[in-house]
Amino acid sequence: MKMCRRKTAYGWLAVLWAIMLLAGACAPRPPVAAPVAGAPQKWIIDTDVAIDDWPAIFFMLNHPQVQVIGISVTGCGETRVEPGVQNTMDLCLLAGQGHIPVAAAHPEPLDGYHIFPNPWRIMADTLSGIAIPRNPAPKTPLDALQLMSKLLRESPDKVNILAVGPLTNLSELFEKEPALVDKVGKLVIMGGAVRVKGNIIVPKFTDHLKNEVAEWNIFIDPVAARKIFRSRVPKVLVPLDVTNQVQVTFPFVEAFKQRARSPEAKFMSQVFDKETEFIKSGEFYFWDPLAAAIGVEEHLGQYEDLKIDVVVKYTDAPPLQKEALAFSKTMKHGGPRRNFDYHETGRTVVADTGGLTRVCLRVDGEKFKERYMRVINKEEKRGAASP
Ligand SMILES: [Ca+2]
Repeated sequence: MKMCRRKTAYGWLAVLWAIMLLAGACAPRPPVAAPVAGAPQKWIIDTDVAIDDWPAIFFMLNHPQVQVIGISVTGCGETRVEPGVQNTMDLCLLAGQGHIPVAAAHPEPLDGYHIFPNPWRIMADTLSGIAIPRNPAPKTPLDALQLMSKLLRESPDKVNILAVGPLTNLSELFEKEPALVDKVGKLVIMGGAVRVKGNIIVPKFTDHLKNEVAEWNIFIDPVAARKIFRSRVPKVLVPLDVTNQVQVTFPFVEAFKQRARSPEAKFMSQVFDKETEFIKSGEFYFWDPLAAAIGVEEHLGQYEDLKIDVVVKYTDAPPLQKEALAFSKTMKHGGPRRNFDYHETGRTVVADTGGLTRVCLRVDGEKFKERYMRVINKEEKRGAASP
């Protein structure tokens, strides 16, 4: 309506234009209206609630241009289903948004025997051993798929989705209800390694694995990831190529702790203090917080439009990860669960079989870190424009 009023100031021609616009406004409208520029955008977060998901969730909850309407937990990622839901509800309460609905699904990937190492899962399930107030709100009776379906169906506007875990929930959702793809503004995915090596082999944890090309989120459920990349949902990918440019370093942590004012920033300061060995290892990056920041503030990154696909190959050889042998032997949709080849499954490749994806390959790391600290400390009033 504001746009109509401004246009009438340009004279009779503009009046005629305004009448045409008004007539257009009275005509049948498509079911999805574009979001109003400057208004907070609606987001759903699909997360596996690990150490880098926590600060990503805080970034989204505290960003003045974001309204988080629900959070979906992937139970086959780093966290397990039950602690994942409660911890996420508690993190929301810490950020003053304990009302946000949180639901989980999928304790197992769609196929294969890939699983995160148990020490990492314990770290995720226990929030690195840091106690925060428990959110007493009742849990939603919906599972993650039902929750996302309801939120997308009921929103008059398009909804963006930040996916910072294995893509199991989302692939199932869009397979069950393909029309929901039309309600998605964009799906921002942290995952994959396009022109750099993968991150599956980590000294002292996963030396026995043989895959040098995959990234963990895609590796855990490559079948789900392949379905998402081949789908028509609008995708922005934040792969290791760009997350490798934002390492968590001791100088950054010192600056972060000095500036920490909000409960969320103080919590993350405690996490950094607990995880000094992780920081010292040089293996700790801002994977998920960078995906959150790129999702909301696209100007931080540089992009290429590429067709991305995921390699899925099978083997008759036994699984390498013994913890995953407890997975159901029959897949949810029937058929025997099979093992993936050791070397290449989960690799993200540029191929014509893939789906068009906006791939972020470069970021101004210092600018990202400054934006991150401002947002998590709530230094911007809600509703104010981002600089
Ligand atoms: Ca994650």
